Amino acid sequence: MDFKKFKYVSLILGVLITLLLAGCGDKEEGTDSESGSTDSNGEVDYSEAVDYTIIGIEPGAGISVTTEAAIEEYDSLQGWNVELSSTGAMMTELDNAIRNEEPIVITGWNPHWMFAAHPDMKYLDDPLEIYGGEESIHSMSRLGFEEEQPEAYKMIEQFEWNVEDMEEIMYEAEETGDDINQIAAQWVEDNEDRVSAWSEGVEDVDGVEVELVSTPWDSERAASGVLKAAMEQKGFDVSVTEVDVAIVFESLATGDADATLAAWLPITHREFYETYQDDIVDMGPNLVGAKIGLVVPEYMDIDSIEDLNPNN
Ligand code: PBE
Repeated sequence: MDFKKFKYVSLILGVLITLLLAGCGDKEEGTDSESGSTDSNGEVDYSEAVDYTIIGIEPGAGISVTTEAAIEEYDSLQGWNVELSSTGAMMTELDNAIRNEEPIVITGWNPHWMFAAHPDMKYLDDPLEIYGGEESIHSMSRLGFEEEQPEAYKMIEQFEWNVEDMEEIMYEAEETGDDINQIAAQWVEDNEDRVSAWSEGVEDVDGVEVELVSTPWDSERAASGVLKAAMEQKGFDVSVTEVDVAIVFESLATGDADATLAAWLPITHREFYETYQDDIVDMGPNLVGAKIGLVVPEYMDIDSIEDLNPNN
């Protein structure tokens, strides 16, 4: 073989080897599909598929604040962001994702009808306990409310129910599209035995005004609607005003509102509560066994927040 020929053959060989390697390389990089690319083990990279984005709710919600903290604290969530808009928008994105079996990470909670609508969902484990374990929903009042309106205070303090009660009302409102306050009032009529425990020892009054302050979620609408109906049976005149979480706490601290049934503790509303706790009376839980966290469809093959990948 003369030198020229050798050079020519090695050139061809070199090109061929380069092409071959490039071909193999392509295969190893995996395929981009709608459900995300796969890594070298053939596992779906859900984090990339969801564009390192958690689908959240209203910016003022406790769970939104908590999710910002989770992104700060978890190595696996570095470079992630949370898309904040509204509960309705999140539910629409969830419906679409589940219909198409696409990955999605949402901020989820109980009590809510999201698990009734989509039972095939799970909370991701939260080893750093950023979202805490079990949450309770507390009733709180302004300072002086107990002394000034002891009957109203007593009835609010005795109000307690459970996750199933609240979800029953929320789910019916979602299914029928009827006004949740009407459904709550009907629940009070249908559950006299439960309601009578809340008014035990409370004397009837004649139009005593009570200003409840609440948040714009169906869980809180259900609670306020139920207690309003029960208190009106005793002769109270109850108004319910929906405001941002921060304003719930502020208006109790300033005395602009009498009480709320909407304080999620110890985690969800911790920041708001800690700001105002010296000027607010914590009346204790009206519901135990609530929960918040990151939620994904069952078909996503991950169990923990730490199974997600940072956006490097
Ligand atoms: N939530 C429902 C609210 C409280 C009620 C969990 C969305 C939140 O502040 O996050």
